[in-house]
Amino acid sequence: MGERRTVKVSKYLSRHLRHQPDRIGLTLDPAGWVDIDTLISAAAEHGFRFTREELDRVVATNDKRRFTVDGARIRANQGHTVAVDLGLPPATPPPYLYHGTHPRALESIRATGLKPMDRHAVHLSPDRDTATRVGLRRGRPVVLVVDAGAMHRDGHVFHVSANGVWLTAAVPPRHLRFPGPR
Ligand code: HQG
Repeated sequence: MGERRTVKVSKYLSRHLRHQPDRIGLTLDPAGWVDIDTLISAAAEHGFRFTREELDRVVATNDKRRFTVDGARIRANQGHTVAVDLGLPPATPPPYLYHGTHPRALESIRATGLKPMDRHAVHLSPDRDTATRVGLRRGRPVVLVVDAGAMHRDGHVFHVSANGVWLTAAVPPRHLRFPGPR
């Protein structure tokens, strides 16, 4: 299975397991799981064919470990825009987490802090490099430092997804450090 095919199947899975299951007539369960055979049939009926072996390979080799297979079912580990409750327990974050964004968002983020926007949690990275890659998706990356330790002490709840992405409802401006002018 070539790299291009892997990326294509991965993007297809992300789209339908995170954002638009209804586009191919799928319903996720409340925790975001769907039966793999049902998914493969629904995709085929809507013009995109892939095999169980291809799915397993995408899950196993995915650069961000975006999906979990559990017996006959699969779900996305994070990143949903449809309502799901992943059922993750609250977790104690490390002292600092990082958020990669882009210059155009900064003014708004300074004013209101980080918001989940279309997803249902703010996504934070455990290290600067990962945050830089997240920011690079939208052009020049800007990495914000999140004082997660202080947030945790203030009662903000954190969860960590199966692939190591930290999730929280919002980050107020006072818990953010912005890069200095250059
Ligand atoms: C920004 C990808 C204005 C935020 C990534 C971001 C990640 C604000 C954008 C995961 C704002 C939302 C999530 C505010 C936040 N005003 N802009 N108050 N608060 N923003 O894609 O964190 O490859 O929903 O900075 O790697 O970029 O899909 O979130 O730029 O892990 O698996 O609003 O998605 O993973 O964008 O990315 P997103 P994100 P996958």
